[in-house]
Amino acid sequence: MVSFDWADAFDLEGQLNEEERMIRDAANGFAQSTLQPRVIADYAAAADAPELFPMMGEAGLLGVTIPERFGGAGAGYVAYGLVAREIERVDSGYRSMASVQSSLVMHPIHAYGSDEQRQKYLPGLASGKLIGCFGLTEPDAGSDPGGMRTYARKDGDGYSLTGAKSWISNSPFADVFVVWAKSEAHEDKVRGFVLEKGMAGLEAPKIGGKLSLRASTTGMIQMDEVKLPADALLPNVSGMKGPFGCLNRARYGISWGSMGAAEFCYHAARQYGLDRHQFGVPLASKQLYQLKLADMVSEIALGLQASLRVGRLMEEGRFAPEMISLVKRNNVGKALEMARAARDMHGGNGISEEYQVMRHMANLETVNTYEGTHDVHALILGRGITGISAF
Ligand code: TGC
Ligand code: FAD
Repeated sequence: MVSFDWADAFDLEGQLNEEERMIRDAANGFAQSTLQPRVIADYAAAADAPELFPMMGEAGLLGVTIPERFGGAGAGYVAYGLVAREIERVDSGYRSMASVQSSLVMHPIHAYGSDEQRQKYLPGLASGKLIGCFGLTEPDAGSDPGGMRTYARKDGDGYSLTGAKSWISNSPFADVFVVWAKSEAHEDKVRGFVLEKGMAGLEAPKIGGKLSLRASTTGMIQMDEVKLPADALLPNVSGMKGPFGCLNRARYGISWGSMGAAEFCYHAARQYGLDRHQFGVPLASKQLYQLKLADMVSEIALGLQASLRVGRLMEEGRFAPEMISLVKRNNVGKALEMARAARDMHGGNGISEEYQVMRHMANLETVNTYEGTHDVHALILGRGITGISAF
C-alpha cells in the first residue's frame, strides 16, 4: 500500500519515461518562470505577444513530435501532451499559440508538404523565428468547414486565392499561413496552401473585444486574389482529411492542456480552503467543500489517464479519431465545470484577476468551442456508436 497523493492520484509520474519527464520539467520551468509572471497583465491588456514564440522555441516546446532534422524534438505524443498541460496550467491562450504552431502548422507541412517546403519552413517554425497560423474556419463555415467558400482559381502555373477565414489564432502577426481552400485545378477538392506574410492581397486584421482567451491574439485572414506559385500547394493530401488530420493532433493536445488548467483550479481551491477560515474553522473542513475537491481529483485523475492512453495509442499508430473526440470533449467539459466550481469556492475573491481561477474559467469557454464544439464531438461519437451521421 502507498499513501494517497492528492496531486497525482493515479501515479501518472510513474507511467512516464525519463525523456517525457525531462520534457515535462523543461515545459514546467519555462511556463512558471516566463509565462506565469506576465499572464495577468497580458490577459488584462489583451496583449499581442509574438516575442513568446522564439522563447518557446528556445525552450524546445515547438514541434515536439517533429523529427530533430527539421528542428523538432523528435519525441512522442505523450511528451507533446505534457507540454500542453504545463503551458495551459498557466493559460489556455499561451497553449493555443503553441499548439497552433506545432499541430496545425508544423504538422501539415511535415506530413503533407514537399521536402523543399519542410526545409524552408520547419526549422524557422521550430525555433519560433517564424510564426504560423491555420485558416480553416470562415464567417459562414465553422462546425461545417466543408462548407467553406475560399477558392483557389487556376492562374498560369499557380493559383489565385480569394476568400476570408475568421477566428484565426496568431494570424495578425503570422509569417506563415496554412490555408485550406477548394481548388479549381483539383476538381474543387479541398487543398492546403502555404501563404507568406506580405503577399499582395493578403491581410490579417485582429479581432478585438474578446472576453475569453485574451492572452492569445486572434484575427481574420482576408485574401483578395492572392497570387500563389505552384509550389505553395501542399502536394501530399487532398480533401477534408487534410485539415482533420491536423485537428486530431491539436484536439489531443487540448485534452491534456485542459487538465493543466483544471489542476491549477483544483490546487488553488484546495489551498484557499485550507487558508480561509469561516465560522471559526477552515473552509476545507466542511463537507460540501471537500465534496467539490473530491469531484475535482476524480475527474483530473480519470482525464489524465484517458489522455495518456490515447497518447500511447497514437504513438503505436492505433488510434481512432473518435477516441480523440472523447478525450477532447470530456476533459474540456469537465475542466470548465471544475473552473466554475473553483471560482465559486473562492467566494468574492474568485472574481479577482489575482486568484486566476476566473481567467481559466473564461478561457475554457473558448476551449470548449474551438477545435470542434462540445456538441459536435458528441455527434462524432454518436456517429461512431450508431453508424448514423446526425450533424
Ligand atoms: P466527413 O464526411 O466525416 O469526412 C470528410 C473526410 O475527412 C475524413 N475525416 C477525417 N480524417 C482524419 N481525421 C479525422 N478526425 C477525420 N474526420 C473525417 C473522412 O474520412 C473523409 O475522408 P474522405 O477521404 O472519405 O473524403 O466530414 P464532414 O464534412 O461531414 O465533417 C463533419 C465533422 C463535424 C466531423 C467536421 O466537420 C468537424 O470536425 N467539425 C468541427 C470543425 C472544427 O473542429 N474546426 C476547428 C478549426 S481549427 C481551430 O479551432 C483551432 S483553435 C486554436 C487552438 O487549437 O488552440
Ligand atoms: P457554429 O458552428 O455556428 O456553432 C454554434 C452552435 O451551434 C454551437 O453550440 C454548436 O455546437 C452548434 N451546432 C453546430 N452544428 C450543429 C449540429 N449539426 N447539431 C447541433 N448543434 C450544432 N479556427 C481556425 O480555423 N483556426 C484557428 O486558429 C482558430 N482559432 C480560434 C480561436 C478562438 C479564440 C476561437 C473562439 C475560435 C477559433 N477558431 C479557429 C474557430 C473555431 O474552430 C470555431 O469557432 C468552432 O469550430 C465553432 O464554429 P462556429 O464558431 O462557427 O460555431
